Amino acid sequence: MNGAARTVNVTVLVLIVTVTASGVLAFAVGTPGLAQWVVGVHGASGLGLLLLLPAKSRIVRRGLRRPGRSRKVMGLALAGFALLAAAHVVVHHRTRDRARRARWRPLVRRTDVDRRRALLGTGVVAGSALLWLVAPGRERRETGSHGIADATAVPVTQWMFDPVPRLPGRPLRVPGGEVDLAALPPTTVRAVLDCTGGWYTEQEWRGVRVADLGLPAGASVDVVSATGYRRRFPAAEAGTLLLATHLAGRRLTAGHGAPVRLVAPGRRGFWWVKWVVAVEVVDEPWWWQPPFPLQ
Ligand SMILES: Nc1nc2c(c(=O)[nH]1)N[C@H]1C(S)=C(S)[C@@H](COP(=O)(O)O)O[C@H]1N2
Ligand SMILES: [Mo]
Repeated sequence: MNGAARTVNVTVLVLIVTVTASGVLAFAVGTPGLAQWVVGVHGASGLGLLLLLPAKSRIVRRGLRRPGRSRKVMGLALAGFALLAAAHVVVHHRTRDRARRARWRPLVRRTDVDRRRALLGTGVVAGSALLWLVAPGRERRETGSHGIADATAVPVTQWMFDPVPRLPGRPLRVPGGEVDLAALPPTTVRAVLDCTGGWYTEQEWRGVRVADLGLPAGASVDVVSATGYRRRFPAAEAGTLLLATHLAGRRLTAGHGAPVRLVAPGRRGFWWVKWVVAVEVVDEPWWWQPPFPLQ
């Protein structure tokens, strides 16, 4: 393998690791400032892979003509991943408007001409960052999600396999007994529900603060769904966590978590536990749980 080919291969590998790590991380972060960086790195490294695709495919074609099976497998795997990344970029931007799409096509072709310069690692980094800046999708939120304004148009989304249970308006189980949310002081907050599936919505939620439940002291609070789905929060967050019964002035629908769902401002959608039946106080730290729900 010559020097240029090695540079391309190493760069492709570094970009694959970066794009994967930042992609997983992007799922976890909900705070706009941080998300902007993570999504920025993710987008830029993905576009960098796209940029290297022509050079990489030439290396693979050359490699296939030479003997040595494991090298061929490696080469094809790297190229396959780069292709996947390219497809992923296309899918990501499928929904953007036509004017922006028109700007996108010539851009990709120009990078073809610039292939030689792209061979230099610095060129790739600069090119990726630039592509990320001019690429469509800027109208999205910092997390990469697109906005939904209408409260009645908010998608009903499950993390994975949860069914939509139809629950009666039961009291909530808390340590040492039960509470009736209707008997506690209501609070209204505006908060952004931002699903890792790629949409967000800022809505008005009404319910009772976890801090107003009169819970005993402890390190963390577990919010438990009728389905078994659960998330753990630091007890210090009880002041901002809301057990909501209403969305935009209306009772929650079954799909959105009736009779009670959690509103966790600043956290991604998968923290917003629906169909809450119990709140538990535990001594384990909040991070002592799977980083993502398993159901
Ligand atoms: N019990 C339970 N709660 C859940 C989920 C789930 O699968 N089960 N999905 C979460 C995810 S991933 C998101 S984005 C939001 C979606 O809320 P919505 O259906 O009201 O839009 O609910 C969260 N709460
Ligand atoms: Mo989600």
